[in-house]
Amino acid sequence: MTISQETDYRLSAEELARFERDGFIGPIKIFEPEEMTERWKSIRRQLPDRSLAIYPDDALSSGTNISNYDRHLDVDLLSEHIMNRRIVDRVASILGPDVLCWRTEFFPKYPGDEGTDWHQAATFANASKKPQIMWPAEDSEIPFGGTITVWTAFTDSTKENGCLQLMPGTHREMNYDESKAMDYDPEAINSREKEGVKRGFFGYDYRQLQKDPNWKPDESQAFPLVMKRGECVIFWSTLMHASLPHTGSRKDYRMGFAARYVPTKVKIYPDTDQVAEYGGGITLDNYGAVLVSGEDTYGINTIATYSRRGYAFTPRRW
Ligand SMILES: O=C(O)CCC(=O)C(=O)O
Ligand SMILES: [Fe+2]
Repeated sequence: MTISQETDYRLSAEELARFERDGFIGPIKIFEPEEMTERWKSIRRQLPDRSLAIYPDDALSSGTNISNYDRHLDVDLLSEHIMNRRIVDRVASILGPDVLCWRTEFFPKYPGDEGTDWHQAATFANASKKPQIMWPAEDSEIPFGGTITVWTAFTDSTKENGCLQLMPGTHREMNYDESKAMDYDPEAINSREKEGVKRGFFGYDYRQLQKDPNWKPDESQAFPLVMKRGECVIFWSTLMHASLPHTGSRKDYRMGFAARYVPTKVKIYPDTDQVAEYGGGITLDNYGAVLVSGEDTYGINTIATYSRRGYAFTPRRW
């Protein structure tokens, strides 16, 4: 098949209108279930080898999420995943042609795990206390920032094993203020109920960021997003989202892989060369965002470029 004959996966005008209204679109099939199983098997085998990972092993000892950030920079199948045309074409039809992937994260739920708190993220200062992305001040189409997250189910995602929950159409108004602070307490993990549901935010309580401490998420607007392995959902990080606790069988686990995208005009990690959150810390010495589509004419971010010997980094130009 030549390039010109390949399918174009951009969202149609109707899909874009729906995305703008709802703040998400999906599930969308990226891989057949059998192919996803094979890919995840291979990725899972490679993850323990951190010799080329951009964050050192000691980020592992503390912190839950932070240790599995950005493995697309050292695991080939994950770099291929973030550049998959079925994903990137769709993201570019939302954000414009020039797109960076600035973060990936694994989101596992094992038997007995609590669900993820309801939350919205605009700057991602929520846990680190420093904004991690900053849109240009004059940008009027996006009033308060956010990123496009593409969350792919690497294993089947069910109501029993902790699938995502979404509240359609809630992406235009922030119920949370990420400049407030949350207290980190690993003891709180798996120990709290909120409105009768076991939930938490990886050692934080997202309710601490509520603009109105007396407000409660309107659960009647929520629906569980069940996904087959190999399917993804594309959503604004400012959409109200959460996940259910894993109440299912002891053999089953849920594995989500989130890739986060912004246009090249967004400044990533402004005025920061380290990130401390979830009880762990990383330095950004080897960090680079990946240009997955178009070109970078802004030059405000460190870009990772692939070479046979690994990633080489262009110097910062600000
Ligand atoms: O998978 C989860 O439970 C939460 C995912 C999430 O919050 C995100 O991808 O932004
Ligand atoms: Fe989130």
